[in-house]
Amino acid sequence: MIFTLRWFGHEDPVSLTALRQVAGLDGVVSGLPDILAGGVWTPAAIEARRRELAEHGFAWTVAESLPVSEAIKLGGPERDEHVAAWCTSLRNLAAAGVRTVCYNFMPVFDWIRTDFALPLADGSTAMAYAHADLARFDFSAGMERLAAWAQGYTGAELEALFRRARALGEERLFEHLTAFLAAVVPVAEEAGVRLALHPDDPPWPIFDLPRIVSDAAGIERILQAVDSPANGLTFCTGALGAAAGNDLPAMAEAFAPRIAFVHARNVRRTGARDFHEVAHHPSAGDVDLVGVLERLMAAGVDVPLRPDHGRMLWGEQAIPGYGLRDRAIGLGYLQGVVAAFERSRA
Ligand code: CS2
Ligand code: MN
Repeated sequence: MIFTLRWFGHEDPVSLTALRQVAGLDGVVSGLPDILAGGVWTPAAIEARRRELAEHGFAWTVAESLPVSEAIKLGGPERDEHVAAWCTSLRNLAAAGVRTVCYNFMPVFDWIRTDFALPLADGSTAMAYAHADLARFDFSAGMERLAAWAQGYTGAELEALFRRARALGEERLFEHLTAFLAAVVPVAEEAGVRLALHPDDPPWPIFDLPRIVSDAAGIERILQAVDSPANGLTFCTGALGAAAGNDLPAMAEAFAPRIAFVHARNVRRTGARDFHEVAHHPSAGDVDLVGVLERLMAAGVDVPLRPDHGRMLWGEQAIPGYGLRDRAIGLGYLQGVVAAFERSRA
């Protein structure tokens, strides 16, 4: 496994100097959030980020996320132009040595939570999701961009997007995804890039918006639709693990050849559609991270892996989910599990 941590660039209160103190880090996951969906990641912008990381001794291992515009997801007049821009960005990333590209295909919203700092019994805080609390969102004033989201929206924009996305439905969203993949996967193949589709987070419909990357059947269908190793998956154990019906070790084994990137995260399920995030340690939650890593290692999966969201510990202030403390502890745990498997198989 290639051990990485995510860094958000100038918006991130965690510095690269701080990341440097984490042992056994093979590279960094980063993106260019200033470039809106539909825009091109130019060689100059990529080079600036690459150089910044290199100055701290880091490789830029994964681009996360290269945003897919709503025109591509929902179908809009700028679709072809945006797909062409996405392909140009892929080629530019490959030329700079970034060969794993994470993206998602959730309409309108990327990941969502209903509480960004739920106090846990141990005195830390974590992000939480309670399905019933979605009703409390008032979109009339719009929605600010959450960390890692491609953008925020005004109330009017949201209303229009909601209308379009709800009218679209799952089947046509799937058609839009396969049309997108048919266009970008050959470019990825040629450039030597693996695409890594992030699952829906949470893995069920929210606000009556269609979602199609939530379970084994949906993922299988997408991987089959364009059957190439370049059409890969981000195996996010936290996103998928929020649904009790997802058997993560079985999914890790089934999709191993197509897993291009791993997000390791643990959640505690508190209801059918309720959960909060917890430490990576198995005692803390419901995700069988050891089982997942065991299957991945047995299948010879050797791809970038990063600890995903963690708790906020000891008063740390950071982007929700992305404090360094719990992620660094989680990384150490994951490194230990992987090292033990490697040793036992040697
Ligand atoms: C989230 C997202 O689960 C996660 O990693 O923090 O930001 C995720 O990276 C994006 O949805 C991927 O496109
Ligand atoms: Mn994730």
